[in-house]
Amino acid sequence: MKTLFLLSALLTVVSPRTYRKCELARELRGYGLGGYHGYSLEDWVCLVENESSYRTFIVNANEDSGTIASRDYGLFQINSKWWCEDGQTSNSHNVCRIQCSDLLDDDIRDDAVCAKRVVRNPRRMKAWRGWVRGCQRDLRNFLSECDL
Ligand SMILES: [Ca+2]
Repeated sequence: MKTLFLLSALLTVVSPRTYRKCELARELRGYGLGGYHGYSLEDWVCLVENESSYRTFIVNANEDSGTIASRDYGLFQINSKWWCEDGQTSNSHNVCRIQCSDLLDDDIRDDAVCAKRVVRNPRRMKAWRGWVRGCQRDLRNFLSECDL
């Protein structure tokens, strides 16, 4: 019984999810991202597509001269040096006051709140390489297949 409880607790902690594009658009709109800080809902969904391919469970390491300097977490690939705390990044600022592991689960409300904080910085959406590379274009039809 105890083992079973532990197992279910573990499964609750890590519940990864892959979003569908229009489903994500609807959810992010609900969190007020559409038009937030001058960026359209299309920008936000395009950003997620290019950063994580809609997967909440992605972690990528940023290497600096052969050692891991920081990691990027989750749907928005939020960085552990500045925004979240993962216990293995030195001098993390943890501006969002959040555990990086909370950016890997299937509840993306806190991820959206932190992403809003990131875009309020001077670099705005240019903080995300995926957005710079893939989304600085005409996105008017990016969500046209979605019934929003
Ligand atoms: Ca989360």
